Amino acid sequence: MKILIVIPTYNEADNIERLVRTLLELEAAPDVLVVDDSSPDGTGDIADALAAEFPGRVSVIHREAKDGRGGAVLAGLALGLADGYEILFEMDADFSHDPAEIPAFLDSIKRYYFVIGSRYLPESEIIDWPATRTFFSRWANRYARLFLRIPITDYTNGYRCYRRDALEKLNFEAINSKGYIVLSDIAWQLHRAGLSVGEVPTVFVNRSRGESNLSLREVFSAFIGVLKLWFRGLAG
Ligand SMILES: Nc1nc2c(ncn2[C@@H]2O[C@H](COP(=O)(O)OP(=O)(O)O)[C@@H](O)[C@H]2O)c(=O)[nH]1
Ligand SMILES: [Mg+2]
Repeated sequence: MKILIVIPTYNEADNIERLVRTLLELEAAPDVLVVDDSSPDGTGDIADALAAEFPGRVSVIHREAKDGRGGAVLAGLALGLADGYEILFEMDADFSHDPAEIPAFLDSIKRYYFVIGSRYLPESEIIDWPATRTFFSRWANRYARLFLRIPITDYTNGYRCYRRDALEKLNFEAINSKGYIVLSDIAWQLHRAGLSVGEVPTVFVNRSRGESNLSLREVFSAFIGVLKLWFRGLAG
């Protein structure tokens, strides 16, 4: 089974090398695709060096300017489909998403078209997030669920696993690729296509190195974005 892990990066020089090496050593032997938006801290060069060290297993997409996590992941998933991968993951570069949970996703994806790492299941945990962010995320998820009605507890965690035949159903062009709404858009499209979704509990650890890229503007546009998706659904 050909497995690809797509990692969007912006200023992850402290993290990317250790993460990629950890992933390559997993028993499932996934390949890795880093999508870097010309990080000023040289993340792209580190990724290139890894690609040279592990030809065929590590590759890199360089985008010219910082253009958001969502679009970076979509570009990575599209390339992964073109390259024939059967199972495709997305995960953050900052170790918020624990590589040790990959086997749990791989077990679950046998039964579902796509699987979401959820921070809001009873066994889940969020470590070191400021109380305000936990509060906001929890309510943003309840709000999304109220409108979108997908049977999941976490719409906004970017630790996910997709079967190839699920992503083939996705209309990439329909997605407004700015901001965190991309995650909800993908889940919403796949759910509306009738594809089953599973969740695995995840322990989310706030980044210990570097800074969060989440801006207030992105939070706000995600808020509006849920309503837009909802209207798209009403329109047919
Ligand atoms: N390629 C790309 N990656 C990004 C961008 N913004 C964030 N990321 C990556 O997306 C992941 C999540 O971003 P992060 O800043 O940790 O957001 P947070 O965890 O929600 O605070 C990390 O791997 C970032 O490096 C972007 O504009 N372009
Ligand atoms: Mg993070």
